[in-house]
Amino acid sequence: MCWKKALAIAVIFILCIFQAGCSGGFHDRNESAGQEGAANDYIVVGFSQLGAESDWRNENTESMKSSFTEENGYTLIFEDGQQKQANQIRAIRMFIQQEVDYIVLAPVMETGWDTVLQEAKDAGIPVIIVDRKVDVSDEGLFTCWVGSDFELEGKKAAEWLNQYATEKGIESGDIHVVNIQGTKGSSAQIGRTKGLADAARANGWDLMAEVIGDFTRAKGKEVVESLLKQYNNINVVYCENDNEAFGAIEAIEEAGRKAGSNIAGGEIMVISFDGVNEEAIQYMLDGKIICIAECNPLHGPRVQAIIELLEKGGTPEKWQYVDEEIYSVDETVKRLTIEGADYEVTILRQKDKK
Ligand code: GZL
Repeated sequence: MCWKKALAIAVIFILCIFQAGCSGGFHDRNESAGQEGAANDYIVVGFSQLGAESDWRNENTESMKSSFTEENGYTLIFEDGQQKQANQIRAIRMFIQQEVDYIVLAPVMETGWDTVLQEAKDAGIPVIIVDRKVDVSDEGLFTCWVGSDFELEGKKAAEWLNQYATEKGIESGDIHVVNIQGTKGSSAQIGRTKGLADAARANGWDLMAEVIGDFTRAKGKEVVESLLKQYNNINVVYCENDNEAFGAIEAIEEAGRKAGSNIAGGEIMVISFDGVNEEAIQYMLDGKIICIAECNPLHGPRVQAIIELLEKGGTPEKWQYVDEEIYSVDETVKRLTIEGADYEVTILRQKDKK
């Protein structure tokens, strides 16, 4: 009789150990992210960055890395998706396996995230989206989003062009613009493309082509080289980021044309987005980029504040837009009005060189 009792006690003891080992959901920071046993109360953040395609992206990565430091109380696990969604999904699954405390995702495109974000939700790990948006069936799959209003950026750039043309007496039908688009399906591409397309339709501009430049200098140069061979009347090149603009200007100059503001004199106006570093500012000071709609990459401090609020049991705003300006060296357009809101144009001068 006593052997049966002993066996029952042994079975119960083994089941208890098994249950503790498989708890899964319990989040013990000492065990998470491979920190077995180490006395470690760092908040573990898994950051899936989409790539390193542009100066903006590098500034965004730097902002996140300088916020989530050990001296600030964090362990950051950084994964570069190399512009491929499959890599980002793999990274998120790795973060789930490592039982990180938070996942931050900078999504390469808007669609295709429902399944993996559901897996993170099922694992009890909050997900914060930064920069571009995700298009999911249930917005409860992420805690909140920090980024830019890309369509407003596009509207600002297009309205700047509209006011410039009006002031200079350039007929709408004489604006022959090509759009060098960002990564297809990214929020930045969708918003900036819509901003221009809507303005072209409303103002009667000749929007001749929309071609993917993938936010890179090399692709920007390649597609503008091709467009300049195809059309001889392009006078505005709308680049959806600065790196594309740098490539476009190379192509313009190698074709024997000039990037500038004198459309009537045969120059080609280059309009761009981001404005994150001195190279972009210098292109404006040199008169080669006429206008840049700023895109703010500094999301690190905001995401850190969101996590600190969550740690205290708070609820962050779901949609958090960063503030952005519009820059030019040309003083023709000083203020924009878009849907009733006024935006000052920041006029740069040589002293503004960073
Ligand atoms: C915008 C961001 C874009 C930048 C590009 O928030 O997603 O991606 O404008 C970057 O420079 O590559």
